[in-house]
Amino acid sequence: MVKANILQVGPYPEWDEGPLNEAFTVHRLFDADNTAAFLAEVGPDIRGIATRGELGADRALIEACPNLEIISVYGVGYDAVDLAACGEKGIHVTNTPDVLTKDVADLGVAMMLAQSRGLVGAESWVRDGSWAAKGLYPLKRRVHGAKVGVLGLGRIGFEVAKRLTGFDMDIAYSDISAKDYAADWAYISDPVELARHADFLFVTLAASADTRHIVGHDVLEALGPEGMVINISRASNIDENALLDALENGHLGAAALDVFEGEPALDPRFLQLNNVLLQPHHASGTFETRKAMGKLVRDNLSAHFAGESLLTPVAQRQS
Ligand code: 8YV
Repeated sequence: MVKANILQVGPYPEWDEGPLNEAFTVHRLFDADNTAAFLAEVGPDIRGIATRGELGADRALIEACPNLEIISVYGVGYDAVDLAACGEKGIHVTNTPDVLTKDVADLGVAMMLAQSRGLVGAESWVRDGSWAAKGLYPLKRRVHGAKVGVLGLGRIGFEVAKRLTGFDMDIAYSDISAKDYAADWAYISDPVELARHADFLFVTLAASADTRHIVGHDVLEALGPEGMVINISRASNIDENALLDALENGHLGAAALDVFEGEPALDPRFLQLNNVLLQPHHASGTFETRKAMGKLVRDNLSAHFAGESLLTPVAQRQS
């Protein structure tokens, strides 16, 4: 059988490269010295794109591949894929939900605990001799019994909330509507009211144009000088300038962030702050999950080219 030509937008772990090359004729965009010339040459042959959540596929890339049929995203977030362009051209989009949910929730909870109890600073306290020289580490804030707001009670938000009930935390959430699977948790529809209620605000929303900067000045002020925001979704869900201002002027207590505007570069203002925990967008970064994500990317492509149903299609709006 003739292998379909696919365009690979960014690198995958080495265990994915072999199976991908076996199943498809792979054209590696990220290896090209001149991407425009590369796309002009291979674009017309491309029937599938394999990309990553944060890399996506913009309209220019989609239009450089006039015979494109499917975009398979390694990640649950597909906000970097131009869905309007896909809708217009009848291009299928798939992502990798479910397989990463629990790892992302685990890391979010770990970030809350680490930041609240000062784990990173405490480790340095031991290593740099401060413990012996200065004595006991400064006291930190308790987590159990505190109020949590979960902004977006989808799959990941639900798993975060479920874990935090084990820490005897008081859970409230915000979403488009109250969820029947969350009867034990308080529903507060307005994000500002949710933040006012909460000590810890988890941002677990699927990002879209509608959710851009949903956590802005008002939400951060409502969370307040004792509050903490934890973002394991997308940077665009938070107004980063408002966040930096609030952290710098003490209107917000702390932040724990896995995602940044323009990552992997980040605003240097973050590096001056000692009330923020910085993580390199690795909430799904375990061997087990990344292997499952890679397999799902390939399985969706294979299903499409075999004329079978897609395993995890993204519901698309027509523009
Ligand atoms: C990345 C993610 O895809 O699931 C998502 O939406 O952003 C991540 O899992 C991952 O960092 C691999 O690039």
